[in-house]
Amino acid sequence: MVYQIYPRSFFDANGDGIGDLPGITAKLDYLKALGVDVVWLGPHYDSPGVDNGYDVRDYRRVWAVFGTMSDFDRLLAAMHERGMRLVVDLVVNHTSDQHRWFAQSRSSRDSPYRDYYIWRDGRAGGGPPNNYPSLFGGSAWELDATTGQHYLHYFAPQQPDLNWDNPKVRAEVVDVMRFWLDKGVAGFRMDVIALVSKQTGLPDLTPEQLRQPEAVYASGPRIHEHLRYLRREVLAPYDAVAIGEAVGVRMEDTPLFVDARRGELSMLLPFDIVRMDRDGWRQRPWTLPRLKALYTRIDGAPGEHGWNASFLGNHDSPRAVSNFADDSPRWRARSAKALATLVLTQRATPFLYQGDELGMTNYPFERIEQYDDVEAKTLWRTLVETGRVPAGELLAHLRRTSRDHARTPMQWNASPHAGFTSATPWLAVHPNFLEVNAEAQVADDDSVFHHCRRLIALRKRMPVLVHGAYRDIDPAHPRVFAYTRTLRDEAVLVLILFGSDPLDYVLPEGLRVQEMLLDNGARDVTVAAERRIALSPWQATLYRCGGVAHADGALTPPSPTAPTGAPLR
Ligand code: ISL
Ligand code: CA
Repeated sequence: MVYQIYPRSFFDANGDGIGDLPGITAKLDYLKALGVDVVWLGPHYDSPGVDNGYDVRDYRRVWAVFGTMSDFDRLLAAMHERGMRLVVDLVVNHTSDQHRWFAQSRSSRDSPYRDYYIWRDGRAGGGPPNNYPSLFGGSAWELDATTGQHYLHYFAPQQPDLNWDNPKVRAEVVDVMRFWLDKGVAGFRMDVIALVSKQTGLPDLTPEQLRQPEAVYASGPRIHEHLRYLRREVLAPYDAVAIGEAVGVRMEDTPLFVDARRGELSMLLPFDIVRMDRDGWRQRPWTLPRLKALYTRIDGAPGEHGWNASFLGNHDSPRAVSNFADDSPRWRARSAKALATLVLTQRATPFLYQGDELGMTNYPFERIEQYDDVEAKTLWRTLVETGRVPAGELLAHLRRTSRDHARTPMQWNASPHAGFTSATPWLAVHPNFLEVNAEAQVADDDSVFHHCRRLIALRKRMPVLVHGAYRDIDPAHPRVFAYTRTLRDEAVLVLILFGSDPLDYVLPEGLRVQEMLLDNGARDVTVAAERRIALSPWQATLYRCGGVAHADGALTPPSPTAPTGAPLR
């Protein structure tokens, strides 16, 4: 079970308003109590902070705002003492424009570092070398006055893309990985890793491709060669985990990245679900049958020799409960538990983003000045200030889609600034911290926190929840998500009701529930011998099922005399 920490927003130990490494060390017992095995730490490297650390200035230094290398070593040792492992973020598609490699590279066309980045002449008659858009808005090219050439940046202009065709660049990356593995980290979450191989000749995108540029960016000709090189040189010798951020990867290409026989990545973080309700910065409607169809496809995507990751939130997405459930005070906790149930009962390594174990919600942003994110600011500059999109329209969508929703400080307790800091926090604390905070939830056995804790513990006890075959037993139902996990003679049924209207659900022929394993406190769940189950709002329940499970997820119905168990609370 992996817990993602966005260090800037986790806990501020030294009172400067910014989360830091000693702050994480101070909270490890909280994570241990939740049942966390692995922490994925967002970028902790020295950075000018244009993209909150996704612009690295020095891969071998700790960002001073987060502490020192000794703080890092102490954090790692404290994690190991508790039997937890640390995965660090590896941001090597690009560096900061303040990295010394880039300073050298831009200094002259003859610099030995020139070829560390991607430089091209502009088009005859002016303009950038091709029509690539930056994924943050505007062109992906920046004209650099010193040498009169343009450099490529898939993200902000302050994040120039490295040239992975240059073997020296690849060797530098391997060195950086060894540096952190030698310290004892367990592996890496690899930022936009599919984007590192660039298209041969960098031809213009077609109008069709321009609608989804990341799909082209993620299908460079040498991507698999590069990943195998990393596996061979460094991941395999250290037995390190490699979690690839799959932005841009087509689902059908998943096995190319994660099939163990190919020797590339351990798993990909699939983005199809967290992007289903949006088109770039625009919010768009989604339906439960579409969500369910995605889960089925994702479950099958890695193939027999691959493995998956499961998540509904991260630092680039709005809050899961606001996005996929109901963040109104009435249903927030219950529906957040329902989402946690979904994430933690997949045949995949589950990832929880900090605060999702509390059901933290989107922030009520009103004005552009309240945002911090370079993406929001770039959109404002390239869309609103150029008159292409009315201000009100962008703001209405950002209120649903902005990355800053996930970046407001962790809500630890009911004291000022939610106990995150004694100073002014770098980004506003959500006003609901008096009700939604860790201290209150740890003290309340019925909280989202304890539901997550119980789910994690149950998952560890029941191999069927980890390895069992996944089957959606009612893909078309508009409001019920019903699926089984089956392994040898064990079968678990997961029932989740989306929405706040109760519903009588009739189980498909042949399925019989025997014992309630866990539910989200929706109400008193009785195990019906008959096939009808009365679902209450946002109910999410795990049942042990009767019948014989088959390898493909199918169930043979129980014999009529099979006993039905009593409900378990
Ligand atoms: O968040 C996005 C759009 O809102 C994505 O396009 C996002 O930029 C993409 O998922 C890549 O994300 C990763 O690399 C970025 C960084 O800003 C993100 O925080 C990181 O997760 C550039 O390093
Ligand atoms: Ca601090």
